[in-house]
Amino acid sequence: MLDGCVPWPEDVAAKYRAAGYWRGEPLGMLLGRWAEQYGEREALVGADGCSRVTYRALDRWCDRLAAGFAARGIGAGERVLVQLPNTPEFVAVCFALFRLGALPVFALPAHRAAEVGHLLELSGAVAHILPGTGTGYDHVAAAVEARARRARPVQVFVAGEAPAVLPEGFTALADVDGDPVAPADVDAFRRGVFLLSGGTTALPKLIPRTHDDYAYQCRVTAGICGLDADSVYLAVLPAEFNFPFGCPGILGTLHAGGRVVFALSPQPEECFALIEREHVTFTSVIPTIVHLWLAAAAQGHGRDLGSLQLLQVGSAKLHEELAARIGPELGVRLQQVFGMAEGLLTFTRDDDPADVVLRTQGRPVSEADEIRVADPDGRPVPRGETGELLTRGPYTLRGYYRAPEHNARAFTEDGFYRSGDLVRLTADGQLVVEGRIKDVVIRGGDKVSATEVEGHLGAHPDVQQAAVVAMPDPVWGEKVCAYIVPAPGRPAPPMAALRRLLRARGLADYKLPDRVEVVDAFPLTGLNKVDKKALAADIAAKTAPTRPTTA
Ligand code: OOB
Repeated sequence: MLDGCVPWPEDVAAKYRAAGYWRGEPLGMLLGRWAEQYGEREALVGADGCSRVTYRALDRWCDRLAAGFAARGIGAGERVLVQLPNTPEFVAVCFALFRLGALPVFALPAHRAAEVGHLLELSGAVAHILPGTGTGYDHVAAAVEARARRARPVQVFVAGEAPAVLPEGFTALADVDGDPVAPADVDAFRRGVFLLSGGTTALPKLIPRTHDDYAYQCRVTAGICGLDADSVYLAVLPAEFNFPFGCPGILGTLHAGGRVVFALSPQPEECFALIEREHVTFTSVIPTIVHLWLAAAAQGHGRDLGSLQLLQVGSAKLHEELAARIGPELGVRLQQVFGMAEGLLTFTRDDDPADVVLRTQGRPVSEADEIRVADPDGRPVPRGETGELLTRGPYTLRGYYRAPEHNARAFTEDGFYRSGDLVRLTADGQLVVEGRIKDVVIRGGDKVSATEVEGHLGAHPDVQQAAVVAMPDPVWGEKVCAYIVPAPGRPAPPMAALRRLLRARGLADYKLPDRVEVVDAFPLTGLNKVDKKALAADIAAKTAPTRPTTA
């Protein structure tokens, strides 16, 4: 067991094995099996349509990459930060690492120095795989700069178009190659991959997922979505995100022998063209992308989307009015998905009545998922009432990586994860998300930790205190609003200055405030804490659409 991980109790693990949820098959081995089964069928297609990789070729590619990594000292138990755009290389890298028993630690391409530095530190990664040129941000230059400051330099591998001359300690991923070596003996009960948490604390935490639990999640969700060798998945959201990676997404599609097509942006021009060209049958998106696609559909885009059967929508609340437009206007079946990188997934099903699909977030994907809806004291509330969602099950973590203090708060004694989401269960057991208690802004599908942004805002000399709250937005669902109390006698810094500061401090763009409100003092709760509910209500009232008054 990797130090810093919390195992499932042995009796529970035995139960999950006996029930066939955990099959003892490491992810790297599964690719070998898929290659045998699906051989010359296409597995991966790049957005440009030129890079097309069959199952057999992917299997060989991973073997050679794994050998190349091994030759550079990357071995079992080692962590590697993977920060790649949606390309076939991303999948090859993951499986090469799985085969070595090394663990990919996922970062988003949108992450900058602050997040990357933190993830390298926390994970103890020995290497960082990042994108080359052409992504709109110079990850290589940023890594050079970070390397000079870091006490423990890591090997850097540059994917895609690498600059002609690479700095010392940097290797083009294309040069990582070697004759296949015997695969490592990987225990499927062990951690296989680290996913990123949505961030309730100031800095993201790492979610250790085992080979067994992740393989089960992909299998069970692929089954619910009815995937088979004719399924074609469009990976629109960043592939490092749990939703596209394995719900069922990329891995679920490979398990079924289907084809994964990568999109580099969620823009309808690109995605609709890919759907038409590749006869995409399903994809997964966030509500913000639904808005974009509906607007494009209303304008007439001239693309044939007839192959698209299933649209999974999740990661942020999908409002009923928007949900109701998906079928008629895009001609696809909607599936609502509620999920978290920590584990639990709930889906609406193919044969659910329209009411359930439009108004609920569905029910758990596994019969072994346990759900408790609890009051603030942790006691179950009566069915139908709203409370905090607690959960445990065969693919839900028992603890974050290297976070004992946080784990003591985030998990109950009997191993339930406290999600921070407010939900209720309908009479027939469907989950409805009603809100949340965790201090997170869900901007589109990106999770922004209020505490993290507040900490950085407080670094401005003219800011005495900052409080970050969610601001309702018709397209993004929520945006980031920062309330500021200026330092005594100082002018409030303008929003542009605050955004510049946060960027300079290495924060990803999606976390920067979309609006700044300046106040003399914050409202306080009875316990003398900043009353964020009052601030959220204030900004909601200020930004509410004004309704025309009738005479
Ligand atoms: C997904 O994963 P994360 O880890 O980025 O974020 C999890 C949180 C949940 O705790 C909840 O607050 C929110 O995102 N959320 C939703 C939702 N789905 C997720 N809130 C309202 N309605 C929904 N349908 O976001 C994620 C992971 C796997 C599949 C889908 C989403």
